[in-house]
Amino acid sequence: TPSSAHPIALIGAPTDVGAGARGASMGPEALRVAGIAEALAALGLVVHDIGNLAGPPNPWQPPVNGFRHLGEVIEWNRAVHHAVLAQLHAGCVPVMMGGDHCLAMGSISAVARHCADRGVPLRVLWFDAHADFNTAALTPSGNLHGMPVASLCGDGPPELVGLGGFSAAHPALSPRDLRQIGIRSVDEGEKQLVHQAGIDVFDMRYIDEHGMRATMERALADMAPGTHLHVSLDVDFLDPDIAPGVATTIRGGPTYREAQLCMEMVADTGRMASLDIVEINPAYDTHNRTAELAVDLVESLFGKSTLMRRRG
Ligand code: 4U7
Ligand code: MN
Ligand code: MN
Ligand code: MN
Repeated sequence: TPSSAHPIALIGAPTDVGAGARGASMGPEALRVAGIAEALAALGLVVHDIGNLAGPPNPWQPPVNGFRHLGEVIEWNRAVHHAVLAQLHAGCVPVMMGGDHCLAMGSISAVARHCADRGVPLRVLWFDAHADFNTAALTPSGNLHGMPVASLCGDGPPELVGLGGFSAAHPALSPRDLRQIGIRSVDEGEKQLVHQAGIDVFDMRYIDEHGMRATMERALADMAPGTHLHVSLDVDFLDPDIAPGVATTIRGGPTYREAQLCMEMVADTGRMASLDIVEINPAYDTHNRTAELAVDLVESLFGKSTLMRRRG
């Protein structure tokens, strides 16, 4: 399977320039302290921690023309794009440790470039409390971590839409290839855009009504043979009772067991070939609980299970 045969490359992207609070820049180190590399190695996987990428500091400025820190966000995403693409070229499974969720523009555009160049189908699972489909005109905050999905789908500043040689006419991501799971906070204008784009959103009401198993079966259904499965895990997906180390907590998220089931079902596909872990904010956490939880979930994503399981 893609995730067990290939070495894993941990890529730290310590930034909070896309967020409305400081501290997500400490996320990569929190994951290392929680033992992410050791946990994956204990599963028998080869793990390379390539360290942290470099980028501009957070200037802590107000939004300009609807975007906060646009120049810094562009620089960080260029760095992430190149690092993720290089690891994919090297045959590794890139694990991008954020940092705030604006970095998904760099990572997913790299995955999309890699897939497009090889004719490989792509499926993106977006685990988040938020749809992250804001634009400069609609955003209530100007924070770019609320805009990566719109930008990847072609609606955003040209420098970000253009990462990897994509464009508004030929964007990195088609809404058809995207599934959003756990959504429970969408801004008023954003709702309209999510609807227009036709994104398949499994919001918390859907999960309440159908259960996590049926939700994940649907989110993972109809993958063409050879699909590259990318997981973008914003830890505010999780209920704040279990994951307090996030600046943008929204109550009513999945429980520990529901989240584990999600990740185990992703692992069962054998198709996950790249991963983002974003928005861990140690400044809001206690005893590194949220990073430790994220490491538990990452172990499951890479195939840790309680018992030996029969295939099929
Ligand atoms: B995250 C928000 F207004 N929608 O755009 C915005 F509620 O990556 C939050 O999902 C965005 O954590 C949250 O600022 C971005 C807000
Ligand atoms: Mn997000
Ligand atoms: Mn979120
Ligand atoms: Mn957040």
